[in-house]
Amino acid sequence: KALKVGILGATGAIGEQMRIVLAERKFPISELRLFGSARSAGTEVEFDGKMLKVVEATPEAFEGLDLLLGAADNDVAKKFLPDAAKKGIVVVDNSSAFRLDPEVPLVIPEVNPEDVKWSKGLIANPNCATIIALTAVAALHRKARLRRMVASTYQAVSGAGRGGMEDLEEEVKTGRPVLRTFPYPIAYNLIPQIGGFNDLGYTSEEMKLQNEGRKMLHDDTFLVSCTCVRVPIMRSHSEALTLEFEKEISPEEAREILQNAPGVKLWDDPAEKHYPMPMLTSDQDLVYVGRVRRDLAATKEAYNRSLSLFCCADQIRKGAATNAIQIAEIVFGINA
Ligand code: 11C
Repeated sequence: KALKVGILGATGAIGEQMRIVLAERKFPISELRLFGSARSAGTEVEFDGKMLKVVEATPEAFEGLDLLLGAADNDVAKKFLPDAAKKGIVVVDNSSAFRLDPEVPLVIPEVNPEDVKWSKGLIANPNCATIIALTAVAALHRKARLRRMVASTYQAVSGAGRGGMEDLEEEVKTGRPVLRTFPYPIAYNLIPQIGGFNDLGYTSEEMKLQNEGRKMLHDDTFLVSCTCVRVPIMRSHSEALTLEFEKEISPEEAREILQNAPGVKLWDDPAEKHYPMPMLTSDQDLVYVGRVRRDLAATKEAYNRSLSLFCCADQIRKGAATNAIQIAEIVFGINA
């Protein structure tokens, strides 16, 4: 059956990508309603070749929807989404407002699709760097059980929204710092801060990999130490991961598993200079994985259980819009 679908935050970078992915995947839609702030109400945006008007988000405007996709900030998400879910609308939200709420499943279809079953109407979409890392390692985890991960991320400016892209473009063009979205110039620089710092000196973005990872792997003992870095790349986050498993796993076995892992493209042939890069992964949905090798810093005891790899994916698509729409497809049994 065709569904009545809404997007809250329809004009932002994620909302725009949601429109594109819904059309691309031929999501069965009888009506699409686009919601924004009072300021963006009246704007016309494209969906599947047609122009649609953005309306101001109000509880009444959601009446009759089957599905509401959240692509707005936390405060807007908190204001509208729990009530919409209570009224029987299936809500899939990309903000971080509900991700760690024990009443709300947090889902990556390649990792824990079964968690949609205990949803009470609201399902959270994970952080983009977390989606990319866990999609990359999910099949390895099923084989050897992941215990620890050390991650370094190289995150694109579009992770900070449209403003991030505009600022990088302007700085490259003019050669002058813009300092609107980031505290330092981002052109010809990188910034090892995404989010605010906690008492231990980790940023909020860095803690998401452990906190959200524990929830989706159903393992409160999963350990992650992470450094998140903003880099002057438009689109696609990259991540260097060092992994310690419970059981032995070799780089050859890992490559064989990754070859058949859902959502993953193994791109790992050093002799041919094949490894994941943002220029390869932007504007498509697969998480590219390569540089699979032993971790030379593993203790002797853990050596045969440890691997390092590099992964890269479009964080606006698989890291946000596509993952959210895949969740909705599971809930409504679409493409099953
Ligand atoms: C960034 N990943 O690249 C962040 C943005 O948890 O949804 C997304 C923050 C989140 O800046």
